[in-house]
Amino acid sequence: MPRPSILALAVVALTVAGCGSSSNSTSSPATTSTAAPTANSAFLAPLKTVSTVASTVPANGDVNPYGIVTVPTSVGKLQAGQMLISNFNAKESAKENGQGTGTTIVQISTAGKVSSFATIDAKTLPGPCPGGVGLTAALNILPGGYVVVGSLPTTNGKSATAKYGCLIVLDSEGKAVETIAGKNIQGPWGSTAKSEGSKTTLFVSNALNGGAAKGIHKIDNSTVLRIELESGEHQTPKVLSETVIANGIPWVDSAEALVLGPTGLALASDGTLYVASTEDSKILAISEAMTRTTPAAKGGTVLTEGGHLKEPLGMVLAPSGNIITSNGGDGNMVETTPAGQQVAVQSADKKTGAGSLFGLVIAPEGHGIYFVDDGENTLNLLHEGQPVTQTTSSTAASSTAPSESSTKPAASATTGGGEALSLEANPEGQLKYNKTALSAKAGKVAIDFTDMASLAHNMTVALASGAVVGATPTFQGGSKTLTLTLQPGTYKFYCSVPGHRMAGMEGTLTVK
Ligand SMILES: [Cu+2]
Repeated sequence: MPRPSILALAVVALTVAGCGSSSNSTSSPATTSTAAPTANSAFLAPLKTVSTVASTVPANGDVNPYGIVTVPTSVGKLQAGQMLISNFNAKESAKENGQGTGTTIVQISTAGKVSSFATIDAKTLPGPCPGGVGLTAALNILPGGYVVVGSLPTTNGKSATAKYGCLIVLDSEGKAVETIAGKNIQGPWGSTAKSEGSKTTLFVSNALNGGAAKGIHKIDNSTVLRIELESGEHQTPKVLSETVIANGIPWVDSAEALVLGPTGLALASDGTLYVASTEDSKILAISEAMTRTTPAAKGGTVLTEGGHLKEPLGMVLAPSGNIITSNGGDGNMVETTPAGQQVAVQSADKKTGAGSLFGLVIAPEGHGIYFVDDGENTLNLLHEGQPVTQTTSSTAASSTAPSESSTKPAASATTGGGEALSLEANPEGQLKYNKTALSAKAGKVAIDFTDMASLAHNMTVALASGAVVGATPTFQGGSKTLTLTLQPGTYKFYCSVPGHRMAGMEGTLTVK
């Protein structure tokens, strides 16, 4: 769901307004007017700050991060406590026609360290997957470290070419080992899983049932599927049974999001499965989801609809059991009680044309929510307190004695008669500079770095050995000048914000 024109800073400012006390904020029949909960009872209420953790863009340039899941146990390439993130679109240049063509899963630590987990080649899939590979928000990890990711592929980013896809099973090294496809898998879009011992119950929302090329007409035939699986160390997941537990959920073609249908799922402790129904802004509840043998009509009962819900996509349960959903429609997160009362709303994406939230998970410490922003292509943390700047920028001592100043370029350009260079971060938010090569004469060099993008960046200069010679602070909005005294040689410049260099923010500085 890429939205263009990113004009404002990605950060913060929020409301909590007592939407819990508003009796018309939900039309759920389950809602009764008991005492309105205080704002403090809402998990979202104190989470007023957004910090960007890392870019989610891997080396091949895939964008539109959709799925996110926390790694429970270290095995193979999987690192416990880190997060896996699946990308739905191929690279930035294909933004208009890349939906349903993303092939990568990245792994990111809470400190913002990014690594590649998997790049899936449709040509070498180990089983059927009608249409190929376009990774969705359906992303879970099974016992034994097997990763299950949904594929809803297209050939050109348009829903008319969308095919049913499959679930792709990867081992803990990120290698595809099997696919799960067939009549019950029709555009797997979201999922949630519960594992006990070697057994997993996996719930999957299908977004495309009954055909992919139906124009703009709303189609009320999406399903939720329950799949029982067995897996373990060196035991590839085996499907034991598949049961459709809900049907009649609406879906519709969307130029922006490819499809609006049932998306995020979450399983309550009482066995109720909640479904984020994006097309009609509802949260549905399927009772006895672990055991039922017949499908709930119309996706079950309506827990809540409308109000603060605007195209809910991702879903996760707060520690209290309240349901947190991320709105594709306006960039807000909404908290709903199991009784159907919307008790809190927080803005997590305030940009112009906001509305690019997708997957979300509760932070390991339980004090925040990690979420992907598929407009910015970043992993973010919604949390309490002050913004956290994830930066490893260093002013390591060096014989070249770098110094830095924050003066205006005009003031520094001629300082000491040295050479003045300039560099800019891409103002549209792409992770690149406006130049990949700079050259200067040996001696005093002043480099003016401008960042008018919506993300904070820096410019770091390092020797070929990797030793950092100097760096600007990480900042957003304006310019800063880095003044260095440089010997002849070849240096690298890059942005040290985690993930940015890997995504392309780097170049070469030649000093003669
Ligand atoms: Cu950067």
